[in-house]
Amino acid sequence: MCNLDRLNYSMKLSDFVAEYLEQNGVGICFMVSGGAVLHIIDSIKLNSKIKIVCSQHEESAATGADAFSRLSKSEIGLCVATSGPGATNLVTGVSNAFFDSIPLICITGQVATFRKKQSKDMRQYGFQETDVVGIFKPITKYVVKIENAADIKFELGKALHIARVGRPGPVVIDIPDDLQRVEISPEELKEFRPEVTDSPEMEYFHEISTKLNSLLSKSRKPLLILGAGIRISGSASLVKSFIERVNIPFVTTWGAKDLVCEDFDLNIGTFGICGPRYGNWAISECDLVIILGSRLNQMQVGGKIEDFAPNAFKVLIDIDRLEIDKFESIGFHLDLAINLDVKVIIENVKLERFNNPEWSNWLSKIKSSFTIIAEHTQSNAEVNSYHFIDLLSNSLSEGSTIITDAGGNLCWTMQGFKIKDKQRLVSSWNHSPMGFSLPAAIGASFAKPNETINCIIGDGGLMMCLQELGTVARHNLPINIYIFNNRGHGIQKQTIETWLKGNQIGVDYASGLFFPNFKLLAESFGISYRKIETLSEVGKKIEPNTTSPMIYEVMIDPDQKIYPMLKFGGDLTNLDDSIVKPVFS
Ligand SMILES: Cc1ncc(C[n+]2csc(CCOP(=O)(O)OP(=O)(O)O)c2C)c(N)n1
Ligand SMILES: [Mg+2]
Repeated sequence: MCNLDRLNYSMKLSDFVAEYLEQNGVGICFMVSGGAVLHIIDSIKLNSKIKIVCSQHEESAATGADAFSRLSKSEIGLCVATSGPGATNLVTGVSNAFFDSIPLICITGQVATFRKKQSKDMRQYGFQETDVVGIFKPITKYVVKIENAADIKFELGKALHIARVGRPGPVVIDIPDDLQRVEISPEELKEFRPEVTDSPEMEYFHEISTKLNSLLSKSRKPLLILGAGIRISGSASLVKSFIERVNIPFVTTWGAKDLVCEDFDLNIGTFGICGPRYGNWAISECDLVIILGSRLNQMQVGGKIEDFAPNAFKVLIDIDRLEIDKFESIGFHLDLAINLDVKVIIENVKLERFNNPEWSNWLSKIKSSFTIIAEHTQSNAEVNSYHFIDLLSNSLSEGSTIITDAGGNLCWTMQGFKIKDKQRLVSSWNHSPMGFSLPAAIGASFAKPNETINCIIGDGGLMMCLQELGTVARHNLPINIYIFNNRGHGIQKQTIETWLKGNQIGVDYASGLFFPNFKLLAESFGISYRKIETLSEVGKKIEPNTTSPMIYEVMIDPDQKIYPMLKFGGDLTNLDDSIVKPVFS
């Protein structure tokens, strides 16, 4: 056993990497092996404190590690892949973490230094040589190739620091094969020492409080927008008491839906191109909007950002200066921008309690009168996805974890799920690749052992990650997998119908796809399987808590639409010309 405090000894660099990671908050490693990363993996295996999960694909290893970071209390997920195809397979998983600001550490093996290409323009010299730094630069906070063994401690420390500090994100450390196996003297290694940044003076917070209180005193209809930045900043546990104190109604982005339970007083729900309508009406009606930790992406503001919150004085609080600065050039004027960590604001700004019952009563009235489920009477021959999500969310207890994929199944979940206290609802919000939720559920299962993880995935999404059923089966993970089988890529079919006169391609069997028999697929992995063909079977067949993996194939009507959804040319207050915004009185 090596000990970092022991003086005058040498150790293999890869052993040092494993030990350093283990001593700095890494307890799990999702990996796929390969020739260029064997020493790193060997050392991690020898370090008994790091648990190893053998993924079936590097994208899943990165996604598993990302979900582990999202759901574990304080640890950071690690994934390890070999050079060349191993590294390039990480790209989607790393992108998820980058665009959702999730700390993640990736180690890639690289060809030995004496086999590297001699010039930048040369394609390749070593077998499976790939420019990892070049590929990952735009999708990481930091990527470095170790050129000199003596830099290893410094670079590991730097990468771990960068992954977690400020707006978090993924980092990649590329380590050539020959350097992995050199002997180093740990006590002689240079160490990374982060710069200490000063936090603003109390006077500054006093100034902000005065400004915001003055705006609130003039406002009759204020609204908060809560974004995912709140959880990322570590203030999820503070947000409820903050809202109770300030007493201002709020909406959440999808990434922040699980911050506060659905029936929490003043929670108006989500908003955006899939509604709900009342969330969008609240935004169009408010006269002051304070946006906390959200970059207001296209799914939230629709196609006409200039019409977003048209009557409101707009305040944005965000840690990332670039997210603030971009608005001016796209024709969206912020009246007040505060470039600070949202946690610092929640902790230090003192707002006076707001009170206007007329405003909060109107908001609760529209929320209860225009529910999504009310627009979806169960008329389908098979399972109506809205009713399914409704029943599923009723059946899941407080604290459960739900992970959803991309496509229709994501929209239906986000529109219909009613969050309970301490539940976590996770997806890849910004990159949104098909095939995220299953490997993410695996990461979640290791972050929350002994809990049932609920994985919602489309039939199409499953086809992009079904090899991970092997990982689920190998560890007998308690995951309930709900395959939303609408026999195709439902969301694309709907989009093509709405926008391209129904010239369908690659959306179902008739237009070129193929799907397997999911029952036989489950059997081949040794996973239990049940089919849900009608809503009445939901309560009878689904067991919300499980101790081993279970696949529920839910037969969704292939013509089931996502509804409401913004129609071309429409705006957020009038998603599809079908329901007119009620007048505020
Ligand atoms: C990797 C990837 N490729 C393509 C897309 C574009 N896309 C989004 S959803 C979707 C279809 C999803 O089909 P399915 O998983 O069955 O979900 P459904 O819409 O039917 O619920 C496609 C092709 C994507 N998001 N990710
Ligand atoms: Mg589908």
